[in-house]
Amino acid sequence: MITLYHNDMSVCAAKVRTALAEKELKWNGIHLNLRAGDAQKPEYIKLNPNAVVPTFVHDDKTIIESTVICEYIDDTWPEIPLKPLDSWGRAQMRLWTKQLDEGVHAAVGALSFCIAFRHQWLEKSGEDRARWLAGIPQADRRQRSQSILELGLASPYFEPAVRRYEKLFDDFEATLGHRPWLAGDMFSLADVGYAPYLARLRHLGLNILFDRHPLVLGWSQRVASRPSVQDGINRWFNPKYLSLFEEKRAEAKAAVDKILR
Ligand SMILES: N[C@@H](CCC(=O)N[C@@H](CS)C(=O)NCC(=O)O)C(=O)O
Repeated sequence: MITLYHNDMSVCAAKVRTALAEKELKWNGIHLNLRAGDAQKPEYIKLNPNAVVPTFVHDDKTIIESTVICEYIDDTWPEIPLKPLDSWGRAQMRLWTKQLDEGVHAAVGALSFCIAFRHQWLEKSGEDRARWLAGIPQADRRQRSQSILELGLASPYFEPAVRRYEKLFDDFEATLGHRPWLAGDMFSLADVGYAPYLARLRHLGLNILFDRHPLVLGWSQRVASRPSVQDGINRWFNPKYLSLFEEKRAEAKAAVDKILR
């Protein structure tokens, strides 16, 4: 029995849903509304002390951290493998997934908040915002969220996040010059891991990155054409978020292009 605490637009949750879809596993979902502070409720914090989604529950075992959850899924249901069979390939895969946890995810959080999500919070009361900020357990994440709420695209977190993706796309391009998937000849948890980020960057108007990296563009199309990506990512897109991205994209695109030009 699998239960996933998740959110429709969360990139980390989308990563886990994609891994589950690749494995053709059935699961029960409990959807959290992050803008209502569901991830900060005391009952949820008992499962996930970081106050974030996803949280994966398999029978009596609770697992947090999307990268760890994806590895757990692959280890527990190995029939359709998502890890390269050789140790060199697995090392390559983990070098990619490690980067997500060491800055790439935080950078998409900064971009998403500067460009779009900030506006959802600004529509709420000052009290709601203060309660949400106070409920963020990690001091660095709290500080970043506060700066972005106040300053938006002028926040000092914006430009470094754009530059982190520029570097990432350069690294992708170099790797994809000699293999079809990030970790080698097979689609792996590395490709699963980045799939929701590719979609998010498009939503946020960072198209210039794809335009400048033709091999990444081809890979992103191969990733997007997998049924698991449709099932784990695209079919969850929330129309309210899509219209917010649409509304903010031109301004974001201009700010990004200015940094990268
Ligand atoms: N390292 C964590 C990061 C999880 C994370 O940051 N989740 C975000 C959504 S993608 C979240 O729940 N944010 C809570 C909020 O916005 O209040 C993981 O990979 O599971």
